Amino acid sequence: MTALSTNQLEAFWLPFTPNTEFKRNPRIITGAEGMYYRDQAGRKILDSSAGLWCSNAGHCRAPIVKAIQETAATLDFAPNFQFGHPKAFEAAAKIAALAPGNLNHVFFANSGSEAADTAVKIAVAWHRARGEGTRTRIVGRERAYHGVGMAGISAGGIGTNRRWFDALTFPASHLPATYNRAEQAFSKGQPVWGGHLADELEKIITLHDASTIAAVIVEPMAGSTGVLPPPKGYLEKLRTITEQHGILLIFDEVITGFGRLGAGFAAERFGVTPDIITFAKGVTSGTVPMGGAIVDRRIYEQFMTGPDHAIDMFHGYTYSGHPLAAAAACATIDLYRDEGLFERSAALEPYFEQAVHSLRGTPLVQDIRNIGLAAAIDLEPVTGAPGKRAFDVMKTMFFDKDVVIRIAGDCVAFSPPLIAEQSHIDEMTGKLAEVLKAAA
Ligand code: PXG
Repeated sequence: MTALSTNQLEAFWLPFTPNTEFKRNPRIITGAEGMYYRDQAGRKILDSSAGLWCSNAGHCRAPIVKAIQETAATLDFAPNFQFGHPKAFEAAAKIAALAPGNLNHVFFANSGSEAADTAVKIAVAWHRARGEGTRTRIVGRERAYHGVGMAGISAGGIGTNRRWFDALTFPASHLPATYNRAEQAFSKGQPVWGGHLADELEKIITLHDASTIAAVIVEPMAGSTGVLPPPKGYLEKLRTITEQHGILLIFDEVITGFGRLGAGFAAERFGVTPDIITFAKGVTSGTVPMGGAIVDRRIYEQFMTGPDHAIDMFHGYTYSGHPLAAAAACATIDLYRDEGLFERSAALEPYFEQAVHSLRGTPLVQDIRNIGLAAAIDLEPVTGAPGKRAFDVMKTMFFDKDVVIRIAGDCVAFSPPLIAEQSHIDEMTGKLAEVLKAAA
């Protein structure tokens, strides 16, 4: 394959990317297999981030590829408005089977952003259907990422993603972020300090009154902002307070679902069952866009009381439960089961933890956090140029060390596919150490 010319790069406005710089020196990926990408020169590049936290089964896995290919040739599309096709039902059942408690109904969307929008709409509609239509406020959290849709910019807590769009947001309050470097630096797994931060929800309830609050939405582990595992006791406390006040609890498991934390969902790992779980990414191992919301039975049943001819929920997407995505989800979930990948993720966690924490003391490293197969390394910023340090490290890792890493601000995140071997972990951490030493 010949290299793309500058002209060919022009039309595509890349998301979350500085386009001008990218097009001057593009990082183009042309193939993928297992733990590796390939570029147009045939160079093998280690994927340390499972795509964008999604390729949990590794790349181009044969059973998933086959399922997608066969479905594309036999049922390219079928509507799920007023009709249905078998794979969507099968996928919903497989997803629901992984979810805890009575979370056994799945509403399909196509991304994590749509999943978050879907979950908050269901929450508000559910209260309305029960005769509590004043419950419309959503509580999110500082530093949260729920995508870039309505819920993502309103309940999300990443300033750069929402500050220009305030006029487009719905009423939301924000819990404080759970991170405090002075108290938690270099914690392994769940930090001991910070469980009390869930009590801030009581203050929000006092200010706005529970009768105006529909739901609390949190990532059980904040991923995108740089891997913030929940402090011990924090999620449990959120569950207790929401239950006391009739507020729904939504876990955004777009990153934490499908084995990232060594279980089907983080809800299972932490032993806390929310009312709604949102998912995307790992559900198809990143192969075909799919997202959705898994809801508690009592929420679903509330909508099932109307006359036979009347739609129960005025929400949905053309591609909700698309045949290719549904087939990919079924094959992916079967593969996770057949290869024991969630168990593998749990078994690899101690090695991964030790490997990432071995970077402590390396030049430029300010903090390290980890849980499951997710870790983040905060780097010392370049004075006056926030984000530049990690950006330069990412480029060096790609061009000189043959490793794709994911960055957020001046933080490097590792979230390898669950098929990773110890040698892959050593390679990503070892090469990062080399780059940091050279950059210091
Ligand atoms: N919720 C969570 C918790 C996410 O992490 C979304 C919702 C939105 O998903 P979509 O499919 O609409 O992008 C996400 C997405 C990164 C990174 O490197 C993280 C995400 C996406 C891209 C990059 O941190 N998370």
